[in-house]
Amino acid sequence: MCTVCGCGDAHHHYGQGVARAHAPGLSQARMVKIEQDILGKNAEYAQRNRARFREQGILALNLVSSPGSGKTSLLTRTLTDLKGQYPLAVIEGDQETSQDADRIRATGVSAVQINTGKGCHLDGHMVGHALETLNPDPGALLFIENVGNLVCPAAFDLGEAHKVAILSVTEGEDKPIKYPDMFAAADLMLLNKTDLLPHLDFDVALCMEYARRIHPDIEILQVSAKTGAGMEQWYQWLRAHRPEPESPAR
Ligand SMILES: Nc1nc2c(ncn2[C@@H]2O[C@H](COP(=O)(O)OP(=O)(O)OP(=O)(O)O)[C@@H](O)[C@H]2O)c(=O)[nH]1
Ligand SMILES: [Mg+2]
Repeated sequence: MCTVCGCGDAHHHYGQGVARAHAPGLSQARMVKIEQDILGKNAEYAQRNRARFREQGILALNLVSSPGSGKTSLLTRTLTDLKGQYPLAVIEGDQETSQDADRIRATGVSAVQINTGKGCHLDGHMVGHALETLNPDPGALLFIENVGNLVCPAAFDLGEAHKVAILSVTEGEDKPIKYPDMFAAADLMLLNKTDLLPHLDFDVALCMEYARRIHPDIEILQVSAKTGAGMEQWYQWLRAHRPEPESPAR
Protein backbone atom coordinates (compact mmCIF):
# COMPACT_ATOMS: atom_id res chain seq x y z
CA MET A 1 0.00 0.00 0.00
CA CYS A 2 1.34 3.43 -0.93
CA THR A 3 1.76 5.44 2.29
CA VAL A 4 1.39 8.87 0.63
CA CYS A 5 -1.77 8.67 -1.47
CA GLY A 6 -2.99 5.31 -0.22
CA CYS A 7 -3.58 4.08 -3.78
CA GLY A 8 -2.70 0.48 -2.97
CA ASP A 9 -0.33 0.22 -5.95
CA ALA A 10 3.44 0.35 -6.35
CA HIS A 11 3.78 4.15 -6.37
CA HIS A 12 6.92 6.13 -5.50
CA HIS A 13 6.57 9.83 -4.58
CA TYR A 14 9.54 12.20 -4.82
CA GLY A 15 7.61 15.47 -4.78
CA GLN A 16 6.99 15.41 -1.03
CA GLY A 17 8.60 17.58 1.65
CA VAL A 18 9.09 21.34 1.69
CA ALA A 19 11.21 21.39 -1.48
CA ARG A 20 8.58 19.33 -3.34
CA ALA A 21 11.44 17.77 -5.29
CA HIS A 22 14.30 15.33 -4.81
CA ALA A 23 18.02 15.52 -5.51
CA PRO A 24 20.29 12.71 -4.35
CA GLY A 25 22.56 13.87 -1.51
CA LEU A 26 20.78 17.18 -0.85
CA SER A 27 18.54 17.81 2.14
CA GLN A 28 15.12 19.40 1.64
CA ALA A 29 16.28 22.50 3.57
CA ARG A 30 19.36 22.93 1.37
CA MET A 31 17.28 22.51 -1.78
CA VAL A 32 14.81 25.16 -0.58
CA LYS A 33 17.66 27.60 0.14
CA ILE A 34 19.20 27.10 -3.32
CA GLU A 35 15.82 27.52 -5.00
CA GLN A 36 15.05 30.68 -3.00
CA ASP A 37 18.41 32.19 -4.00
CA ILE A 38 17.92 31.43 -7.69
CA LEU A 39 14.29 32.51 -7.85
CA GLY A 40 14.99 35.63 -5.77
CA LYS A 41 17.69 36.75 -8.19
CA ASN A 42 15.49 35.91 -11.16
CA ALA A 43 12.65 37.96 -9.68
CA GLU A 44 14.90 41.05 -9.62
CA TYR A 45 15.71 40.70 -13.31
CA ALA A 46 12.08 39.97 -14.15
CA GLN A 47 10.98 43.12 -12.31
CA ARG A 48 13.42 45.19 -14.38
CA ASN A 49 12.00 43.73 -17.58
CA ARG A 50 8.45 44.32 -16.35
CA ALA A 51 9.23 47.97 -15.53
CA ARG A 52 10.61 48.44 -19.05
CA PHE A 53 7.49 46.86 -20.58
CA ARG A 54 5.23 49.07 -18.44
CA GLU A 55 7.10 52.27 -19.34
CA GLN A 56 6.96 51.47 -23.04
CA GLY A 57 3.43 50.06 -23.20
CA ILE A 58 4.70 46.69 -24.42
CA LEU A 59 2.52 43.58 -24.04
CA ALA A 60 5.00 40.77 -23.32
CA LEU A 61 3.74 37.20 -23.45
CA ASN A 62 5.64 34.10 -22.36
CA LEU A 63 4.68 31.15 -24.61
CA VAL A 64 5.15 27.87 -22.76
CA SER A 65 4.51 24.28 -23.85
CA SER A 66 6.04 20.91 -24.52
CA PRO A 67 8.32 20.57 -27.53
CA GLY A 68 6.47 20.60 -30.82
CA SER A 69 3.05 21.82 -29.65
CA GLY A 70 3.18 24.46 -32.38
CA LYS A 71 4.53 27.61 -30.67
CA THR A 72 6.60 28.79 -33.63
CA SER A 73 3.87 27.84 -36.12
CA LEU A 74 1.33 29.85 -34.12
CA LEU A 75 3.75 32.75 -33.98
CA THR A 76 4.58 32.82 -37.69
CA ARG A 77 0.87 32.81 -38.56
CA THR A 78 0.13 35.47 -35.92
CA LEU A 79 2.97 37.71 -37.09
CA THR A 80 1.98 37.37 -40.73
CA ASP A 81 -1.64 38.25 -39.91
CA LEU A 82 -0.89 41.14 -37.53
CA LYS A 83 2.06 42.71 -39.35
CA GLY A 84 1.43 46.39 -40.03
CA GLN A 85 -1.20 46.64 -37.25
CA TYR A 86 1.21 46.74 -34.30
CA PRO A 87 4.97 46.79 -33.73
CA LEU A 88 5.97 43.13 -33.28
CA ALA A 89 9.05 41.44 -31.84
CA VAL A 90 10.05 37.92 -30.80
CA ILE A 91 12.52 36.33 -28.42
CA GLU A 92 13.12 32.65 -29.15
CA GLY A 93 14.38 30.15 -26.58
CA ASP A 94 15.76 26.72 -27.45
CA GLN A 95 18.59 24.58 -26.14
CA GLU A 96 20.35 24.68 -29.52
CA THR A 97 20.02 26.08 -33.07
CA SER A 98 18.60 29.32 -34.43
CA GLN A 99 15.99 27.55 -36.55
CA ASP A 100 13.01 29.12 -34.81
CA ALA A 101 14.42 32.65 -34.97
CA ASP A 102 15.10 32.07 -38.68
CA ARG A 103 11.45 31.03 -39.17
CA ILE A 104 10.32 34.19 -37.38
CA ARG A 105 12.66 36.47 -39.37
CA ALA A 106 11.28 34.97 -42.59
CA THR A 107 8.00 36.77 -41.73
CA GLY A 108 9.88 40.10 -41.68
CA VAL A 109 9.63 40.46 -37.88
CA SER A 110 12.76 40.96 -35.75
CA ALA A 111 13.80 38.06 -33.54
CA VAL A 112 16.59 37.27 -31.13
CA GLN A 113 17.50 33.63 -30.48
CA ILE A 114 18.62 32.55 -27.03
CA ASN A 115 20.29 29.13 -26.80
CA THR A 116 20.19 27.78 -23.26
CA GLY A 117 22.57 24.83 -23.76
CA LYS A 118 21.83 22.40 -20.93
CA GLY A 119 19.30 24.86 -19.50
CA CYS A 120 15.65 23.85 -19.68
CA HIS A 121 14.02 27.29 -19.52
CA LEU A 122 14.57 31.01 -20.15
CA ASP A 123 15.15 33.34 -17.20
CA GLY A 124 14.76 37.04 -16.51
CA HIS A 125 18.46 37.78 -16.98
CA MET A 126 18.58 36.19 -20.45
CA VAL A 127 15.48 38.08 -21.53
CA GLY A 128 16.91 41.38 -20.25
CA HIS A 129 19.97 40.92 -22.47
CA ALA A 130 17.83 39.92 -25.44
CA LEU A 131 15.83 43.13 -24.98
CA GLU A 132 19.01 45.19 -25.29
CA THR A 133 19.61 43.63 -28.71
CA LEU A 134 15.99 43.53 -29.87
CA ASN A 135 14.93 46.91 -28.51
CA PRO A 136 11.19 46.45 -29.24
CA ASP A 137 9.25 49.56 -30.20
CA PRO A 138 6.95 51.23 -27.68
CA GLY A 139 3.48 49.67 -27.86
CA ALA A 140 4.88 46.42 -29.30
CA LEU A 141 3.51 42.93 -28.94
CA LEU A 142 6.50 40.98 -27.68
CA PHE A 143 6.27 37.20 -27.88
CA ILE A 144 8.78 35.19 -25.89
CA GLU A 145 8.84 31.54 -27.00
CA ASN A 146 10.21 29.58 -24.08
CA VAL A 147 12.17 26.32 -24.31
CA GLY A 148 9.81 23.42 -25.09
CA ASN A 149 9.31 21.95 -21.63
CA LEU A 150 6.12 21.59 -19.62
CA VAL A 151 7.87 21.76 -16.23
CA CYS A 152 10.76 24.22 -15.64
CA PRO A 153 9.51 27.38 -17.42
CA ALA A 154 6.51 27.47 -15.05
CA ALA A 155 8.70 28.63 -12.15
CA PHE A 156 10.57 31.46 -13.89
CA ASP A 157 9.05 34.90 -14.23
CA LEU A 158 10.48 36.73 -17.25
CA GLY A 159 8.62 39.97 -16.54
CA GLU A 160 5.79 39.00 -18.89
CA ALA A 161 2.19 40.16 -18.50
CA HIS A 162 0.88 36.62 -19.03
CA LYS A 163 2.07 33.10 -19.57
CA VAL A 164 0.24 31.48 -22.48
CA ALA A 165 0.27 27.66 -22.44
CA ILE A 166 -0.02 25.93 -25.79
CA LEU A 167 -1.28 22.36 -25.67
CA SER A 168 -1.72 20.40 -28.87
CA VAL A 169 -4.38 17.75 -29.20
CA THR A 170 -1.80 15.10 -30.10
CA GLU A 171 -0.38 15.30 -26.55
CA GLY A 172 -3.42 13.84 -24.76
CA GLU A 173 -6.09 15.58 -22.70
CA ASP A 174 -4.50 14.68 -19.37
CA LYS A 175 -1.52 17.07 -19.56
CA PRO A 176 -3.04 19.82 -17.33
CA ILE A 177 -3.40 17.42 -14.40
CA LYS A 178 -0.06 15.70 -14.99
CA TYR A 179 1.89 18.99 -15.27
CA PRO A 180 -0.24 21.23 -13.06
CA ASP A 181 2.32 23.98 -12.34
CA MET A 182 2.33 25.12 -15.95
CA PHE A 183 -1.44 25.36 -16.23
CA ALA A 184 -1.69 27.03 -12.82
CA ALA A 185 0.79 29.69 -14.01
CA ALA A 186 -0.83 30.35 -17.41
CA ASP A 187 -3.70 32.79 -17.87
CA LEU A 188 -4.58 31.48 -21.33
CA MET A 189 -4.42 28.01 -22.84
CA LEU A 190 -4.36 27.69 -26.61
CA LEU A 191 -5.51 24.23 -27.62
CA ASN A 192 -3.68 23.81 -30.92
CA LYS A 193 -3.78 21.39 -33.89
CA THR A 194 -7.59 21.12 -33.68
CA ASP A 195 -7.53 20.27 -37.42
CA LEU A 196 -6.28 16.83 -36.31
CA LEU A 197 -9.22 16.12 -33.99
CA PRO A 198 -11.11 13.96 -36.54
CA HIS A 199 -8.15 11.55 -36.52
CA LEU A 200 -7.74 11.33 -32.73
CA ASP A 201 -9.59 10.18 -29.61
CA PHE A 202 -8.79 13.45 -27.85
CA ASP A 203 -11.65 14.56 -25.54
CA VAL A 204 -11.75 18.39 -25.75
CA ALA A 205 -14.35 18.81 -22.98
CA LEU A 206 -12.35 16.60 -20.60
CA CYS A 207 -9.14 18.49 -21.37
CA MET A 208 -10.86 21.81 -20.60
CA GLU A 209 -12.27 20.36 -17.38
CA TYR A 210 -8.79 19.22 -16.33
CA ALA A 211 -7.30 22.65 -17.09
CA ARG A 212 -10.05 24.38 -15.05
CA ARG A 213 -9.57 21.90 -12.22
CA ILE A 214 -6.00 23.20 -11.92
CA HIS A 215 -6.82 26.84 -12.73
CA PRO A 216 -10.54 27.68 -12.52
CA ASP A 217 -10.14 31.08 -14.25
CA ILE A 218 -7.92 29.96 -17.12
CA GLU A 219 -9.14 31.17 -20.52
CA ILE A 220 -9.14 28.54 -23.26
CA LEU A 221 -9.20 29.04 -27.03
CA GLN A 222 -9.23 26.28 -29.64
CA VAL A 223 -7.00 27.03 -32.61
CA SER A 224 -5.23 25.52 -35.57
CA ALA A 225 -2.02 27.22 -36.62
CA LYS A 226 -2.22 25.13 -39.78
CA THR A 227 -5.72 26.05 -41.02
CA GLY A 228 -6.13 29.35 -39.16
CA ALA A 229 -9.29 28.15 -37.36
CA GLY A 230 -9.84 30.06 -34.12
CA MET A 231 -6.94 32.44 -34.74
CA GLU A 232 -9.22 35.49 -34.90
CA GLN A 233 -10.26 34.84 -31.27
CA TRP A 234 -6.58 34.76 -30.30
CA TYR A 235 -6.04 38.10 -32.05
CA GLN A 236 -9.04 39.53 -30.20
CA TRP A 237 -7.51 38.30 -26.94
CA LEU A 238 -4.24 40.05 -27.87
CA ARG A 239 -6.06 43.30 -28.71
CA ALA A 240 -8.00 43.16 -25.45
CA HIS A 241 -4.82 42.66 -23.39
CA ARG A 242 -2.69 45.37 -24.98
CA PRO A 243 -2.09 48.15 -22.47
CA GLU A 244 -3.82 51.47 -23.12
CA PRO A 245 -1.17 53.93 -24.38
CA GLU A 246 -1.45 56.23 -21.35
CA SER A 247 -2.17 53.58 -18.69
CA PRO A 248 0.34 51.16 -17.15
CA ALA A 249 0.69 47.68 -18.73
CA ARG A 250 -1.14 44.86 -16.93
N1 LIG B 1 -1.68 19.56 -38.13
C1 LIG B 1 -1.11 20.58 -37.49
N2 LIG B 1 0.21 20.61 -37.33
C2 LIG B 1 0.74 21.67 -36.67
C3 LIG B 1 -0.04 22.73 -36.18
N3 LIG B 1 0.79 23.60 -35.55
C4 LIG B 1 2.03 23.12 -35.68
N4 LIG B 1 2.01 21.96 -36.37
C5 LIG B 1 3.16 21.10 -36.71
O1 LIG B 1 3.75 20.67 -35.49
C6 LIG B 1 5.17 20.55 -35.64
C7 LIG B 1 5.88 21.37 -34.56
O2 LIG B 1 5.56 22.73 -34.76
P1 LIG B 1 6.46 23.91 -34.19
O3 LIG B 1 5.75 25.17 -34.50
O4 LIG B 1 7.86 23.78 -34.61
O5 LIG B 1 6.37 23.59 -32.62
P2 LIG B 1 7.14 24.30 -31.41
O6 LIG B 1 6.25 24.23 -30.24
O7 LIG B 1 7.61 25.64 -31.82
O8 LIG B 1 8.36 23.32 -31.23
P3 LIG B 1 9.70 23.57 -30.31
O9 LIG B 1 10.15 24.97 -30.53
O10 LIG B 1 10.66 22.55 -30.80
O11 LIG B 1 9.26 23.30 -28.89
C8 LIG B 1 5.47 21.03 -37.06
O12 LIG B 1 5.58 19.90 -37.88
C9 LIG B 1 4.26 21.86 -37.43
O13 LIG B 1 4.01 21.90 -38.81
C10 LIG B 1 -1.46 22.67 -36.37
O14 LIG B 1 -2.23 23.53 -35.96
N5 LIG B 1 -1.92 21.56 -37.03
MG1 LIG C 1 9.49 26.49 -31.69
